[in-house]
Amino acid sequence: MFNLPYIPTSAELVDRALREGSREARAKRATKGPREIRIRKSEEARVKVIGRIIKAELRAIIRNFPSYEQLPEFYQRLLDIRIEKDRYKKSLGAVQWCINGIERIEGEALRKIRTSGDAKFSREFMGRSSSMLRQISDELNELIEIKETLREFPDIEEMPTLVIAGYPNVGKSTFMYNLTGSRVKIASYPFTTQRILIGHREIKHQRYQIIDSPGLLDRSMEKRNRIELQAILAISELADAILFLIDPTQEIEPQIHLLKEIKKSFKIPVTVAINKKDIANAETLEELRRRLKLPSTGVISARNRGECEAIFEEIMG
Ligand SMILES: Nc1nc2c(ncn2[C@@H]2O[C@H](COP(=O)(O)OP(=O)(O)O)[C@@H](O)[C@H]2O)c(=O)[nH]1
Ligand SMILES: [Mg+2]
Repeated sequence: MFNLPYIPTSAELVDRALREGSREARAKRATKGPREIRIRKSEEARVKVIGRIIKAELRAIIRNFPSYEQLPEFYQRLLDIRIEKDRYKKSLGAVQWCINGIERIEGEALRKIRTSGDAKFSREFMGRSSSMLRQISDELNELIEIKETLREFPDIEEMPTLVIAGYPNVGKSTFMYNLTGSRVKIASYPFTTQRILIGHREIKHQRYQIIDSPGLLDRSMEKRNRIELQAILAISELADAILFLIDPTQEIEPQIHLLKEIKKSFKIPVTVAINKKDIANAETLEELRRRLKLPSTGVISARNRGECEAIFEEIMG
């Protein structure tokens, strides 16, 4: 999903910049001409190379890192689970601070070297630039962690999305399979053991995303830990609609309880369908349908592809 640059630690970056700087300085010093001029040219070159390497690396980080605001809501919420958003902004801000600082002290050092020809100013520059990089070392480490986190993110696209919820064994996977065929991807939420199944369906040139999250939207909210709750929050940012499946052959009340919780937790439309009409008792079905105030199309069999498609089009169309 995210193509992020390699992020060096501050020690790595200092080492590389100083090494390249002294290579360049040695090369310039080995040329012919008066000693004073060679020293001046060589120290100028050192400062320029060090400045160029540090600024290029840091600018690549800023350029290639999505800003928090650029991230889709779903990813913002997932990132919030691991990292406070202020810290993300602060880290990128610190990198920018360092770029500006290096630019300033580089200019100063070059002016002093040009007028005095004294190598002490390039040593001073090396000391100050290393120290600036050391000052952002926590922030660089933080960005390395953020990068790892972003890399683990499930590959979710921005398109109309239906999320399937309901107790275990009510037929969510069957519904998903019949609607999307076998093209279901499996991805993990970072930092939870939960996984999400992502399928796609195209209707009239519009692609839709269908998501089933086993273990997340199939049990009561009460015993949830913070990470699970936030993963649920992330889903709520992603979903345009929820299909809640009820299995009339299982105990009904816990399912209704979960339905209420899901309606409460998500601020998006929830459509209810009663599944397994092929095996459920006709009276039970009818009684439940009335209780839930569903139209007759709200009673389906997920094994019947046409009925899956019909209810899907009704919800998303
Ligand atoms: N008879 C019947 N069985 C179904 C129907 N939908 C699902 N099942 C079965 O119910 C069981 C659980 O379905 P599954 O899709 O895995 O449920 P999930 O846990 O909600 O994903 C499986 O054995 C399915 O074959 C249906 O409409 N009719
Ligand atoms: Mg399933």
